[in-house]
Amino acid sequence: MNHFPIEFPRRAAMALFGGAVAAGALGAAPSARAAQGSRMQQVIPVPESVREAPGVRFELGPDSAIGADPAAAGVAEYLAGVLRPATGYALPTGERGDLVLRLDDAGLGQAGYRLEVTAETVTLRAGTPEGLFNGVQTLRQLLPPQIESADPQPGPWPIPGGAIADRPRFGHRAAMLDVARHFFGVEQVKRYIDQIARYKINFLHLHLSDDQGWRIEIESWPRLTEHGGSTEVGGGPGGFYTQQDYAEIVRYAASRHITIVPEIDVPGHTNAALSSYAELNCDGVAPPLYTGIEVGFSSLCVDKDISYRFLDEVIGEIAALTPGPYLHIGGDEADATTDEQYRAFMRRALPILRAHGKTVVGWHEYAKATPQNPAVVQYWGTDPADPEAAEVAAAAARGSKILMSPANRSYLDMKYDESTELGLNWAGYVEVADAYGWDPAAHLQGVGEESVLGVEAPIWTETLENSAHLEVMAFPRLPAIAELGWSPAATHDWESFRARLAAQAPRWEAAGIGFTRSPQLPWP
Ligand code: IFG
Repeated sequence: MNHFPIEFPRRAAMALFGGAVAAGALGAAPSARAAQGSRMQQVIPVPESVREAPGVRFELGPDSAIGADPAAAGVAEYLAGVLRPATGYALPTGERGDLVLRLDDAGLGQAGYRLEVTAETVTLRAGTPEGLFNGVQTLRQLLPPQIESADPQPGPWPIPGGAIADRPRFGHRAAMLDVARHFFGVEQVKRYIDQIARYKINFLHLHLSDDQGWRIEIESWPRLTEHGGSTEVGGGPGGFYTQQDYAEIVRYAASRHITIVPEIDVPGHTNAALSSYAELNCDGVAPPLYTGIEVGFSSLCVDKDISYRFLDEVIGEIAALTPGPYLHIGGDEADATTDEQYRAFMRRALPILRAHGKTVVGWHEYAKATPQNPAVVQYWGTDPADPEAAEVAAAAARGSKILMSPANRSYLDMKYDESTELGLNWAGYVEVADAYGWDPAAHLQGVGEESVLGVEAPIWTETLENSAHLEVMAFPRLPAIAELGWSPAATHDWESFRARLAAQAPRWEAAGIGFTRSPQLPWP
């Protein structure tokens, strides 16, 4: 329940009229009733077009095999890994099979796919392995929920007949994990990667540094992790990624067609670095490590040249380990510097990222430094009427791309309601209807479809310490952001979405993924 009167009428309207909005020939979302029916009508994100073949169904059996084009071998192995544990079937991969992966149809672009299910075969076609991978996420949702179990289940394993043609609305569909406030090890990050991949998320932004911790080893500045990585919020042991750990996360993410976006937050949110090297402080005195949750009190010394050598060497080492195109410079809550100092800092800092061949992403405050394009401005505001939203629109007008993550819609560390034990509520309560009830291309004046790079669902970890905490906050709200990023705007329909989302619960239970039973959903 959201106590903000301004919100209530909107959400009530959504509940009353959301169903009527579903119109649109091509992308009409399945109705709430249909979503109770065939699993073809329950997929999240909802596909661009679904055509059921009533009465037709494919049976996955002990002799089933996966036939794939050689360049799709990685996806074939991934699919086998999804299907083997619960079925107990051998599911050999090779040239031929009754499950077929073909790279002979680029008609739906870089990330699109076609899926056809007849009584005899299941055929996935795409132009790229990424497209096939996205098709596999849809295919797994057409099987009974028990397919998600790690242990053999009795079956049977029917797949409803029909055809799906699908591709993403936005190319950039991200999650963010804050590993600075509380540290999350490689295995925990891999677990989260597997979970976000289910919903066709294709970028993972890692918030690697903040006041409470520095989490990635920098060989030329070893104390950043030796000292700066040695604690976390609440005084726990913290931790950090060796460069080998980080490379393993990058590799694993890539095997799920997810690109890592590393963030080194500057000039604010830098107490861990300042505590590690006295020379980075304007007064030459290193502050103590910080284990609280205040923000805005720290800053690199804008007037010292060493700050820029530091940044150049840190960014250089991280860029060399990051195959993805983006590097996030943070730039948020620099309350310890004046606007003028902030602009001066960014004027010297931004060329450093470009020199290392990366496209800069920054929280929307850095838009006032008018970054040279290509540049991505990440919006995290709560009120589209704020002056800073106008700065974002100005950046869009200059040709920058906008990554939409409004805090009162997409911040998964926000409490659902006053009964939520974990999380914060500075942006208000965010229930499932709030996470779903907005349009990334209509949220900000002056930021239309062409300016929107995509969406992101950040999860900040001031109050979150382990995977179980992440999961009850991410599920069921992350699939809402994932659908906004993937599905056609014409399919936006709260009644359809809430029915499809509730139908995911048996899948999360079978997979051992925690979630919050929001009172807004018609749980089975
Ligand atoms: N805002 C801060 C984060 C984190 C968050 C918690 C941004 C860009 C509040 N900055 O969100 O560091 O503290 O919800």
